[in-house]
Amino acid sequence: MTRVLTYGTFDLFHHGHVRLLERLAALGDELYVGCSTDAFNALKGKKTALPYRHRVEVLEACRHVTHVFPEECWEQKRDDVQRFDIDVFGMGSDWKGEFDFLGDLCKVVYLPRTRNVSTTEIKDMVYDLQHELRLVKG
Ligand code: C2G
Repeated sequence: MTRVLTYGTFDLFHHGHVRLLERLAALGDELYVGCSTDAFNALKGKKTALPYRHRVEVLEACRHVTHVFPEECWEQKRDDVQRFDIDVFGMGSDWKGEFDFLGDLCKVVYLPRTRNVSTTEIKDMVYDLQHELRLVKG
């Protein structure tokens, strides 16, 4: 049984997230996902559109994901790798090198990000659409 682990906010779930989870799931039999809590995102300086409970609900509905659990701090990764008996830790390439310290516990991989999509870009598009609608409505 090969277990894969990743972490993220996964706000406004999009195809970049799906493609990462799909490629990570293909590396093993089970994919464990640490979803950043609202409190941890505040620590990361990230304001999310959707609360933790809804971001977890979406992740749990994703067919590539086996188990979702809270990511509450930067420091929990080593414990999580050991308690879940993880074989592969993976993140998107924007995190390249950041988690090599886990290399003594498991294989660490960084997969190419999906280009031209991000939660920030989606938020900006919605904002621009709202602005245009206001101009049309007058
Ligand atoms: N991602 C991707 N392609 C995109 C956007 C995101 O492959 N177009 C990947 C990121 O590289 C990351 C994962 O999707 O591996 C989740 O991205 P975020 O929700 O933005 O996660 P982040 O806020 O980076 O939190 O401890 C690690 C942090 O919790 C990661």
